[in-house]
Amino acid sequence: MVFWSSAIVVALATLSTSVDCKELEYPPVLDLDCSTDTNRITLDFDWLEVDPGFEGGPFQTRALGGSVPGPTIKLCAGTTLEVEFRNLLTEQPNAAKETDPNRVNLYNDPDTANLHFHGGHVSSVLPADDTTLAVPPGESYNFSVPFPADHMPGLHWVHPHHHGSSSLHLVGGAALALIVKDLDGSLPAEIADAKERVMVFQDWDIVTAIVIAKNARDANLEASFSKIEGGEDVGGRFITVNGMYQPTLTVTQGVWERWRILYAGWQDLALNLVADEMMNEAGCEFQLLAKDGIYIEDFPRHIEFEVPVPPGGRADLMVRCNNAGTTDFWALSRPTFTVVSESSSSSDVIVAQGRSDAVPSLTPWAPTAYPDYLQSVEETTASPGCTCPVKLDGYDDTGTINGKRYRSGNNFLHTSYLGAVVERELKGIYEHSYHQHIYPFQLIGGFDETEYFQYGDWHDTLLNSLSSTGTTHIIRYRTTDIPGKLIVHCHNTMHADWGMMAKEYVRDVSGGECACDLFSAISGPGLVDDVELRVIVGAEVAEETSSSSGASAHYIFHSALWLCTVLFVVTFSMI
Ligand SMILES: [Cu+2]
Repeated sequence: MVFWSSAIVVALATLSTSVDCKELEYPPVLDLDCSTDTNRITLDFDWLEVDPGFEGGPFQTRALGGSVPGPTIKLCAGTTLEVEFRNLLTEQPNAAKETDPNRVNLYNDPDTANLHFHGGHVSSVLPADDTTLAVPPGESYNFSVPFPADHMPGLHWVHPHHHGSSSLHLVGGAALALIVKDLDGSLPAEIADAKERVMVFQDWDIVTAIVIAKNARDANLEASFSKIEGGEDVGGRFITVNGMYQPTLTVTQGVWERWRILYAGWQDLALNLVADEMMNEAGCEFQLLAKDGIYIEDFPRHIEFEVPVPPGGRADLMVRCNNAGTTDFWALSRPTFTVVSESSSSSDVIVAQGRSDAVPSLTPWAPTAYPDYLQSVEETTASPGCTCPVKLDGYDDTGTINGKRYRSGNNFLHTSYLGAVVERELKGIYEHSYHQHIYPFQLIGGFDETEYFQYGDWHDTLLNSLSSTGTTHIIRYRTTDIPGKLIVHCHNTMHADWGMMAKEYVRDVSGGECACDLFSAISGPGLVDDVELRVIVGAEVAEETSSSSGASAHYIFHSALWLCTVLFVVTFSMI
C-alpha cells in the first residue's frame, strides 16, 4: 500500500485575483556562466505536487528539477554542462522490470530514469548523452556534456529517456527547456530586443497515462492520476503551457515578440498551434525564425495556418498581434491559451487596425555562418553505401523499424563513419515522428513541401501528417565530428517504449564503409565506447562510471517562482 506521508510547505505564493493568476508564468531560469569552461548543476527526479489551475487538481507527479516543467537551462556553446542527476524515487516492489525476459519492449521500470539532451549536437559517449544508461531509484549519476564551440544557438530540451519508462515520465511532465544562448550582437535588434517567451507545451492525457501505469504496474502514478477530476476535457486530457492550464498572455498591440515553443510531446499528433480562425480578434500573425533550435535561412517565413511542431520538436516564432482584442489559441485541437492584446500608449508604435501591412515588417536575416554539422548537403550526393531505408511501421507490439523491434546491447541497425554524407529514406512519417539523436538532418526531397516543411530545412524530429502514407522523406546529414552511438526512434514514446527504436553507430574513422540493416553486433575500428556494456548505475559492472566527481556545489531549486500555482514538496514513502 502506498500513501503520501507528508505534504509540507504550503502555498508558496498566491495572487488575489483569478485574472492575474491566469497570466502565463515561466519556469525558473538557470542562466549559466559563459566565461567559465564548466557549469555544474543538480537536477533531482522526484515526486512533486502540482496544480495546473483547474478544478480537479492538485495532483502528484514525477518532476525533473523541482518544477513542471523543470528550470530552463541557458548555456553557451563552448562550455560543458555538468549535471548531478539524482534519482530520488523509491523502488516499487511490484513494478514491471525490463530485466524480466517476458517484458522486453513493454512499459517497465517506472522509477528508473536517465537524461537525454534532445537536440544537442553532443557526444553520446558517457558521461554524456548515452540514453542506454540506467539510473535506478536511489542512485545518481554525474553527466558531463560538452557543447561544442560551434554549436548553433537555439532551443532544445532535457527529459528522461530510459527504454520502457520514457512515456511514464513524459506523461508526468518531466521535461525542461535548454537554450544555447545567442552571442551578443549576433541577432538583429528587432529579434534580440523582442520580448522572449519560453513556452513549454505538455500533453496530460490522463486516461492513456493510467493505462500505461497499469501496464508497468506503476501503482504510484496510477493512484495519483486516478484522483484527477474535472470536466470530460480536463479530467481526460488537457494541455498545459509552462505547467498552467489555459493561461493568458498579455501582449502589446503591434509589437513583435519571440515565442520559443517546445512541444514536450509523447503521443502521435503534432502540436498544431493555431489562432482561433473564427475569432482572431487580436489579429495575431506568425513568422517562423527557427525549427528544432536551428535558424532557418529564409526568415521571416510567414506561417498562415497552424504550426505543426512534431512531438519533441521546437519552433521559434516572431509573433505580432495587430489589433487590440482577445484571441484564443488552440493546440492539439484544444483551447490552450488566450492572448489579450492591449493598445499601446507609445507613440512610436504605429498600427493600423487590421492592417498588418501598414506596420514595418521584419527584415530578412540568417546567421552569417552555419557550423560544419549544419552545412547544406542539398547538392552533395550521399557517400557510397551510406543511403539506408528507415521505415517506421506498426503500433504497440507490432511497432518496428525496418521490420524489427529494439534490442539492447551490441545490436545495431546502420553504421557510418566520420565525414560521411549520410542519407536516409524515411517511411511512415505521416504518422510516426522520426527523431535522431546527436546529428540534425536536412530535408532533401520526396515529399510535398508545405509552408512549415521545406527542402533545405533542418530538423531533429520529423512528423509530416499532411504527407500521404506512401511518401518517402529523403533526409541527409554529414557526420562531421562526433562518433559513437546514434539512437533513432519514434517520438511517440509509447511506440519507442514498445520497440520502435534502434541504434546506429558513427565510427571514429575518417573513411571506410557505411552499412545498412545490420541488425547485429558490430566490431572493428572506430568504436569509441564499449558497445557490449550497458551501464546500470549501482550495478557491479557500472562501478567505474558511476563514481562521484568532486565538489558538491549543488544548485538547490526553490520552486517559489510559480505565482499562480500552489506547490507542495512531497515526501513520498511506502509501507
Ligand atoms: Cu510512432
